[in-house]
Amino acid sequence: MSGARTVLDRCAELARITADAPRIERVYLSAEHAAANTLVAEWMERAGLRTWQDTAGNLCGRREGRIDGLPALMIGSHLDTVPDAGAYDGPLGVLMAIAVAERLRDHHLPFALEVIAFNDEEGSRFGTALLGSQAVAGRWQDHWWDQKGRDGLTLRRAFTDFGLDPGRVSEAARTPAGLVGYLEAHIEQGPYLEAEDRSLGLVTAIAGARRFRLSILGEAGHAGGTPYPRRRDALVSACEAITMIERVARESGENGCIATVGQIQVQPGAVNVIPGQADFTLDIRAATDVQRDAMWDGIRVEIERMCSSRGTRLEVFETHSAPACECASWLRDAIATGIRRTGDDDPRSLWSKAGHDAMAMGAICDVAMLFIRCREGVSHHPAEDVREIDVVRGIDAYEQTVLEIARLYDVRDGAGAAAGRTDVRSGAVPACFGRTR
Ligand code: HGY
Ligand code: MN
Ligand code: MN
Repeated sequence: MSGARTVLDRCAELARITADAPRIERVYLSAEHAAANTLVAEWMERAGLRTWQDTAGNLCGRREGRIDGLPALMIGSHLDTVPDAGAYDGPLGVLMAIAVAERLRDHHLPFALEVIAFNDEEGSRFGTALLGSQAVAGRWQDHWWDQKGRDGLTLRRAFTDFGLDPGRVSEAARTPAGLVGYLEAHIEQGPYLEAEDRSLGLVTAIAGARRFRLSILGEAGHAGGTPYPRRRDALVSACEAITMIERVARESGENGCIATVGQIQVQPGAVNVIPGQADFTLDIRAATDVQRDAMWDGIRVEIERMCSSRGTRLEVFETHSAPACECASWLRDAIATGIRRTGDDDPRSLWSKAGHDAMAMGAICDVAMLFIRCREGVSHHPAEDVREIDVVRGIDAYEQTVLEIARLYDVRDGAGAAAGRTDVRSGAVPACFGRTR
């Protein structure tokens, strides 16, 4: 029986697939992406799943239900990482899903069970995030193809170099009729479960996020010969803006907005030259899109006011936008039942300040998430860690959640069949089904 120890050992094995050892880094359409897909496909097949790589580079596994071609309950997470990542953000959810598939391999479920390992949840390489899950949700945007990574390759070029055909990316899209719903297990990436000494949590909603590249344009000049009144220092303008951003987000409170500047570049970047340009990223998120957008509007106006007082100006490029996502109550109830069956009779609900593939999947099916405590809430850092007992309880809760959904389905099908309905058995097998790897 594949249990927690196997899941943790496999997380460690996956962590050794990296572009930057000993740091962990696996980005979309890289050799590490391909190697991770190959390794995880073996684990999926050992769990009794038939595997394929879809036309967006996601790794998929499927086992049919009582009859072939039933709609699928999809469970999974992502295999890509941020730079210098931890070993659990993404892989833990994929490997727990495989463990559940293995445990249920002899169950004749009233739906197909699919495990998916998305890629490019993080958006680390090209800027736009959730590329793999947005392809599955049928939301791929053509203007993404020209985005470039740090190596100067466009998404289109990297896609073809990986062996994928840009013209076929739409074939990764799934139909709502083919899906029962999507479940994702993920580390909490926050301190709340740890603070209450809880193993598991139930996600109510996922914060909507927007990402920008902001350019502040001033004028390069001589570090010695340029008097202050004549300076249009882009870096000082950016520093003022960045500290304002942190202040307004911090002041918005516990359930307000979260805004983070993760990258900054300065041009021309010489020790004795006043910076003429400062480019920095902004990641802004909130429980509701209204809160998030209002915060962004206020920040933009304030930066423009600051710039005008220094003779600099702001240019804005939006690189990513994902709406906040409510988790479906019937799936949340099933997860709550699963958590209760592990002995926690008062499951903790919380909203996710981290983004997840479930946000993209929410466009085409009902979604819900199970959180697993992570040590001191640390994530997006090599110190990211989980306890084995929490993974044991997480797999148990996950398995019980799938069985609860199957019970609900049988009750509904029973009622449906009794009422003479036949559509409950419909549902297309995905167009990309069949080994394309
Ligand atoms: O950025 C996030 O919230 C997620 O980890 N991709
Ligand atoms: Mn992440
Ligand atoms: Mn993640």
